[in-house]
Formats: sequence, C-alpha cells, structure tokens
Amino acid sequence: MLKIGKEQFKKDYIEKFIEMHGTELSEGTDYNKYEALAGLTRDYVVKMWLSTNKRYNDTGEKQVYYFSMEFLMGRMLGNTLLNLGIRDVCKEGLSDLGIDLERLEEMEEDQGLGNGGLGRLAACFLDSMASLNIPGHGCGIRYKRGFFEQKIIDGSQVEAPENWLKNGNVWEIKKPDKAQIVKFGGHVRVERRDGHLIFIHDDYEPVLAIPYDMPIVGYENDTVNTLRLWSAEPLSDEFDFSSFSRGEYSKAIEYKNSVEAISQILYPDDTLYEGKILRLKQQYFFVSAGLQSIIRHFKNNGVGIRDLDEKMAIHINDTHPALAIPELMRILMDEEGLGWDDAWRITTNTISYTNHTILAEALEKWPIDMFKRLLPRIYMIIEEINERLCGQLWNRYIGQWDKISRMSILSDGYVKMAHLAIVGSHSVNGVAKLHTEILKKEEMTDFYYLYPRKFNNKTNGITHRRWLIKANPQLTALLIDTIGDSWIKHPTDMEKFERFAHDRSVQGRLYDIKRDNKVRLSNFIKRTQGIDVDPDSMFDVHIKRIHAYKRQTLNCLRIMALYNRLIENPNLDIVPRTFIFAGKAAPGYYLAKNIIELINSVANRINNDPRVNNIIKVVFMENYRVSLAEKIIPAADLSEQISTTTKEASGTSNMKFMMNGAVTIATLDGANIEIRDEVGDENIIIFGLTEREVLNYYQTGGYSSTSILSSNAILKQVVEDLMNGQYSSDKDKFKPIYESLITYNDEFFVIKDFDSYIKAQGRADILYRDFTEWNKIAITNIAHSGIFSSDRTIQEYATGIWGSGYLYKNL
Ligand code: 26Q
Repeated sequence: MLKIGKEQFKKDYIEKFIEMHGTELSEGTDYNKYEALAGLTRDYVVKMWLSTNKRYNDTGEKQVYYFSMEFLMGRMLGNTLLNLGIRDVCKEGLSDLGIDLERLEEMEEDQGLGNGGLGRLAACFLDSMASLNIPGHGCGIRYKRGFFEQKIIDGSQVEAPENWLKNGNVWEIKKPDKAQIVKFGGHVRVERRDGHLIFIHDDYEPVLAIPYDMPIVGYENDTVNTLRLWSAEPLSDEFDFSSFSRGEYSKAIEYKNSVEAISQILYPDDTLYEGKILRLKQQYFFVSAGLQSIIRHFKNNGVGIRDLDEKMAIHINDTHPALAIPELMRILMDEEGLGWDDAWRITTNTISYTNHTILAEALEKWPIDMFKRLLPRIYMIIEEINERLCGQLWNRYIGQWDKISRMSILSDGYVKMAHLAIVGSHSVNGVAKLHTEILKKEEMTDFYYLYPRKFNNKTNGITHRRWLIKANPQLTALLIDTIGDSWIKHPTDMEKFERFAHDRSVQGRLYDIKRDNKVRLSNFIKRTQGIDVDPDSMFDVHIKRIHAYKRQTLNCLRIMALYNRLIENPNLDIVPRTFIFAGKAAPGYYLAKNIIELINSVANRINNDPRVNNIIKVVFMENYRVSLAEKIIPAADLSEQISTTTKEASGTSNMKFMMNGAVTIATLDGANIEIRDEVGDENIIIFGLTEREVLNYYQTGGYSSTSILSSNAILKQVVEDLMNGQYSSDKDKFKPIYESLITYNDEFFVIKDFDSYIKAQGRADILYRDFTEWNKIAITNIAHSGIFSSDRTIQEYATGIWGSGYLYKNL
C-alpha cells in the first residue's frame, strides 16, 4: 500500500505544482491546483501500475478484457485518491496549505464517454475488478466529444457539444508505439497455397489506431489495471505527395476527415438503433485494434497461439463489440494460420456476452450490402459461421424453415448482431433475474433451447466506493461508527447495520445526515437554478435518461393531479415535497424532448403559484451526469423506479439510492424485484402491473387507455390539462404526449398504472410522517444494499464466466 505522510505529501505537492506551472502555489488558480494534484496522483500510481503489469506477466494469470463502446467514468481524482488510501492525508495536507480538496475535485471535467446505465456499469466493473485483484482491463473508444451537454432554454432541451479534452487529460498516457492498423473497405482475393486457402485483402483504407491508457486503481491493494481507449488517426504516409501534385489534395483531406470522424463523437442514443455506417466503423475500429494489441501482447510473452483461451477472457458489453467474434476468427486464421475448428474453439471459449435490453427497437442489425462493402473479409467469416449454424439447425429442426430463418444470423437482408453474439460466445447473461427469465422464455427462447447452458444471470451492481464512501462521507462515518469497517472490503457485512433499525439515536443520526445532504443540494439548486427549495420537504427524485418506458410522464401526471387537489383544497394535509428530475433525451427523440418540456412547464406553473409553492416545488436539474448524480442521490428521500414492468432490464440507480438510505417506490421490474426480496415488502413501496399482466396485454391485446379514463375523473382532468392551455398558451404543445397516451393507446400503461401509483404515493406520504418508521426503512435498505455492490457482481462473472481471479479466491 502507498505510504505517504502528510508532510511528505505537502512537499511533493508543492514541488509538482512548481514543476508543472513554473509559478508559486500562491499564484495558481484552482484549476492549476487541481492539475498539480492530479499530476502528482498519477506519479504515485505509475510505479504501482508497472509492478502490477510485471506481476501479471510473471504469474501468467488469465487476463480479462471488458470490451465496451462506453465507459462512463465521471471524475477520476477523488476515487483514485480514495483507492490509493491517501485521500484523508491529502485533504489534511492541502488544508494546511489553505486549499480545500473537494473544491479541487470539482475542477475536474466529467469523463462522459457513455449514455447511461450500460456505460456506468462498465465503469463500476473496472473499479471492482481492480479492487478484487482481478486482472481485468477496459477496451473502448477515446471519443473526442463525450455525451452532449444539455442546456434547458425556455423549458426545452438544447444540445451543446461537449469538450472534455479542452484542457488535456492528466489521467491518460498516449502509447504511439502500440498503435495498430485497422483496415476498411477494399476487396478480398482468395488464393490456394500448399493446399490452403489464403485470403488477401487489397485496396483497403487503413486507419491508424492509437491507444491511450488510463490507470484503474484498486482499493488499497497495490493493483492498477488499465483502461485502454483507442483514437483514430490517418496514416501519415497515406499523404503521398504525388497525389498532391495530381491535384488530389481534396482527396487527402477527405481521407483525413473520414478517419478522424471515427473517434469524434459518442452516439447519444441508447434505445433507438440506427444503422449508421459510422457507428459500424466505430465498432470494428476499436474491436480490431483491441484484439490485435492483446494478441501481440501474448505472443510477445511467449504464449502459444493455441493456448490463448487459457490466457484471456473477452467480455462484450451488449452486441456493440460483437464483431470481436469474426475479428478474432480472422486473426487466428488469416494471420496466425489456424484452421477453422481450432479458431472457433478458441473464439467461443474466449468470448462472453451480456444482453442489456429486450426492447426490439434497440436490437442491432446491419444492412448486408453496407456491411459487406465496409468489412468484406469479416462478412465472409460471418457467412461461414451462419452456414455452419444453419447446417446444425437443419439437422435439428427438420423442415421447420420458419424457425431456422428466425434464428439465422443473416436474414431479411441484415446481419443480426444478437444472434452472432449468442452463437459465437460461451456465455450469454442477462442483468437481473427477471430480465434473464424474459430472455430465456420470451425474447431469445429459440436460442435458449438450442444452448440452454450458455444462458445465465448476473444481477448488476454498483461500486460502493464511489456511490457510498465517496458520495456520502457522513453516512460512511455513521456506518463505521456503528458496525466497524469490514463492509468496505466485504459489502454484505453492511447487514450488521440492521441491528440499529429500531435504535432511536441511530435513526436520529441518519436523519441528520440526510438533512445535511439535502441542505447541500438545496444550496446547489439555489446557486445553479435560482430556485428555493425547502430541505425539510420530502425530496422525491426521478433521475435517469428520459424515455417513454421509464415513465417520467406518469410521475408528471401525478404531480399535475396533486396540484389540482391543492388548488381545490389549500388545506390538504400532505407532506411538503420537492420533486426533482434530471436526465437527457436523445436529440432525435421527439416524445422524450416533449416530456422535458412538460416537466419544465409544470415546474414553472407550480413554483410560481403562491397558493402551492410553499408546499410543493418542481425542479428539473440541467445536464445530468455522474458528478451530478453523486450530489443528488445522497440527498434523496424517495427513489422513483417506475418503469413499465418488463422494460427496464435492471436499473442501477435504484441500487445507488437504496445504499444511500432512500425509500424506493417501484414497479416489479428489473432489479427492483431483487431489492424487494432483500428488504421485504414492508420496506419498499410497490405498485403497478405485474409481469404476467403486461405480457398478456402485449400478446393478446385488450387494453384501452380511453376506457380507463372515463372511469377516473382525476386522471381525465390531468389528461385534459395537457391540452387545455393549463401548462402552455400553445394548446398543441403537449400533443405528442397526449397522443401517445390516447391516440396510440398508451404503449407503456401510464394510464393503467396511474391509480395504483397515486395510492402508492399516498402510502409514501403516510410513512414519511412517521419518523421512526421511515428511518427504520431507510436503515433496513442501507443494511441490505451490500449485495448490490458490483464487487459481488464481478465475483460472479469471474468465477461463473471468465474463470479468472484465482489470486483473489486464494486470499
Ligand atoms: C446502439 C446502436 C446504435 C446507437 C446506440 C446504441 C446503444 C447505445 C447505448 C444502445 C444501447 C445503449 C445503452 C443501453 C443501456 O444503458 N441499457 C441499460 O443498461 C443498464 C446496465 O445493464 C441496465 O441497468 C438498464 O436497465 C438498461 O436500460
């Protein structure tokens, strides 16, 4: 472990500051001071990083590579210091120098290279792999522009380009000597040499892939793993000067631009799949570069090519990196000379796949003609994989042509990526129990019957180091004071906290901590949005991507109904509440953008109505991102997890809220079910349609939103309020929402669940008034949250899928 005393730290820090900035500390801006601290932290990490790599090479342990299009890392400084075990020393040392550590941490740009749940999961997994001493590394794309910055202008979302690299990035080290070449387009020739078929790729467009490495520090264990992100650059010798003289200057510029586009932007859509060629390029680009560099590494270390599957596990985060399957086949066959069967054995033993969605519109499929043109050799390999699959299916399902064509990787003119991922891997996992069951029994059922042993569940988790220890230091201190600190290394030890569920003094301390967090958030809201909120009101929080299935609309309609009730009866006896929303809509998702407008209109109306604004307030917080979530979640009383049952694969913010002592109001969807199973029915507020009911409606019909409306006057009124000018002088403004509910018969059962949701909110109200009961529930939730640490999830992946991490198991 890193041993640095306060005085040593101060000396190192001052030296680093001067070295970096060439001025005295007293002259520096906060940003300069942040840079110096981050730079020094990196210096501390580098030696450990080298020795970790040396250890991995010496022991020859199996290495895990987590391939993901997204890593939503947020800020690095605070968590790196925490994991190094020197955050307290730094805090004190800086304080001696008149510097506030948290203020410097706030200077760091969020690393926003992800859309939401899937990208943040990848980031939590990196933290857990390093902390469990598992040799697990990330492989992804170094997007120059992360997820767009959201501005709310006149109540509507406006997207602004994000620029996280504008001041450089202290955490990364560029490794030009480890660059790889990735080939696009061109033609493939087949030749026969010594009885073997040789595939020669001509006329391709080469792209240089440059890796940037970032250290991922484990918690107090001397392990530093690597996140390697690839950046696309033109090959400099492609600028041959003869083409300039031939007046092909513009071609050279075109080449440069088309190459740089590959790692320019993150696609900001997480549900509606779009068959854009640039996205396909991005996928092949990082998968090919990553695999080439991994294989080069093992060959340099003397690993025999036939033993690769004992030395590496490659995990693909959704289908986005599924080209790893044909690309690994290509490298093993065309570059390493293996035959099909050996290459296939190594590939399927190596690759494992996580599915994150059952939304049909999110499943990736690529038009064959586009695919073939961009990746001719990869397409040939997929054709062969598919031939062999269909051969197997013909033998097994004689004459069942429908089934065979349904299961084919190539059909209807498309390459179906989920089918490729299932066929080419040895493990397919869902991200919560219900989700895995739906995969097996509904969505992927044909494949489940073909390969029953591949399918398994790995319920998601979150790193308690960021989401509890870092985000909520006071709650951390209370836990340590009451139950000790064993839970930091063994999160399920948090169960010991349940002993205090009925302890009035601990309840009081928990309440005080929550209130402090709420005051801090209130001040932040005042500073950033100019809105006064009451820290003694219940903070009722709904933060996540804006999507019809996540049902921000349901939440909003109930606020509108409450408003109507308050106007009718100003003496209504309810708990004062602050409704907090945050989240980004995909730029092309018209309905989601309309939902943001509705929330802001409702906020505007309510916050400016003196009849109600001392009882309820609505706040839409701009630009949701990891660092904002870290501020909001510790201050939440009520966690809104109200997706249409069956639609949310898992959810992970539900776990973050629970760990911070919020009470959950939820449908029986995704991991909410497992949270309920952990805490018991009396410690969570459940409402809404069950899985069966939803599936029945989808399969057999019989749902009519308008017929429900006619029997519920309150609901009828709020739906009318969408269109009667109550929330906008433009009566058509919320027509998209109105039509989705009425004209299009409410695909996500907002109308159906409304009544049960209102009643559930009534129960929340009653519970909140009962100080003892509410705090008992909060304590019980915290105590049972340890199982949702991503440490548990990662241990399950390591033992159940990757066959890695024996060092940890032997500890
Ligand atoms: C695909 C093709 C083209 C463009 C974009 C995409 C794309 C990008 C991101 C598709 C999906 C995503 C992200 C999906 C996601 O975040 N899913 C969430 O994953 C979480 C972690 O498992 C779950 O908890 C959530 O339930 C799930 O919605």
